[in-house]
Amino acid sequence: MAQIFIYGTLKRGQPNHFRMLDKSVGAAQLLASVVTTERFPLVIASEYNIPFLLNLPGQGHRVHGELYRVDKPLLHFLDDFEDIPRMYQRTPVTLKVKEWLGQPDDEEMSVAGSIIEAFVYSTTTYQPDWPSLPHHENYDSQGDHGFRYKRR
Ligand code: PCA
Repeated sequence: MAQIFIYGTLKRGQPNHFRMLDKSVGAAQLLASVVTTERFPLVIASEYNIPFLLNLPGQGHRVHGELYRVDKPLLHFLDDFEDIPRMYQRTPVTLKVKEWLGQPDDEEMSVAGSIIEAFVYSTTTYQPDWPSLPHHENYDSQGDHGFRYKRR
């Protein structure tokens, strides 16, 4: 089992969320809505309008998303789907819980404001102009930015 922070197209209501729900691949459990304790640039880039959390702590916004517990098969599937290590890398991140939506591993954690460690699909392999793209704090593929996600 692993805990993973989801901020992009895998979130509920976003175009790849169905991949989190495919029971033939593995199991995911939504634990909490969360926000990163540090700021990161979350940009929408590439010809496919893909969201990328750039591994540049201290720039951008504290990024909002969802915390999941996933089993090994689903984690490996997601690593493949996110094209690790080429497109993203899976790195540790520290999160603050906004609201618990599932059962935490440790009962004592089950209060808002808990600080949690998880993995995140971030990247250091980006184009030089990406850090200066607009920074988002809560990704929505249908947002006002107009950069609709394109399936490859
Ligand atoms: N999928 C992963 C990283 C960005 C993306 O679109 C996620 O939703 O967190």
